[in-house]
Amino acid sequence: MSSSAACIFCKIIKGDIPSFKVFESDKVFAFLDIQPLSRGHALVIPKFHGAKLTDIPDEDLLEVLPVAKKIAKASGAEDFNILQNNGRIAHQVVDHVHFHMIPKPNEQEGLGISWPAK
Ligand code: IU
Repeated sequence: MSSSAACIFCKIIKGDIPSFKVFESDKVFAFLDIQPLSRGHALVIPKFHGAKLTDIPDEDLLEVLPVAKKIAKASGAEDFNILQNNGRIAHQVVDHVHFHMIPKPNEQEGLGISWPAK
C-alpha cells in the first residue's frame, strides 16, 4: 500500500485528520467534501497514494467505480456528476486521486440521503 506522510487525504484515511466517512473497504475510502458543491458531495478515493489517475494500479482503480455507485445510491440523487481532476490546469488542488460524487437534487423533492453507503 502506497501512502504519503505529507498527504492530507492519506492522513484522513488513517484517521489522523477527522472526516465524515461514508464508506471504507480494503482499497477504497469515501468521505464528505468539506466544501460541498451540493448537499451530499462526497469524495471517493483509492487508499493507494498517487497524485493522478495514471499513478494508480489497475487493481485499486477497479474497486473505485462500484463504490461510486454505492455512494450515488446512498446520496438518494437520481441525477449526479462524477468529476476527477488531474493536474493544476485541470483544477486539481489535492494531489491524491479523488472522484467527486456530486448529487444534483431534484428541486421539488430534495435528496433522501442515507449514509453510510452500503
Ligand atoms: P480538487 O479536485 O483537487 O480540486 O478537489 C479537492 C477537494 O477536496 C475540494 O472539493 C475540497 O473541498 C476537498 N477537501 C476536503 O474535502 N477536505 C480537505 O481536508 C481538503 C480538501 I485540503
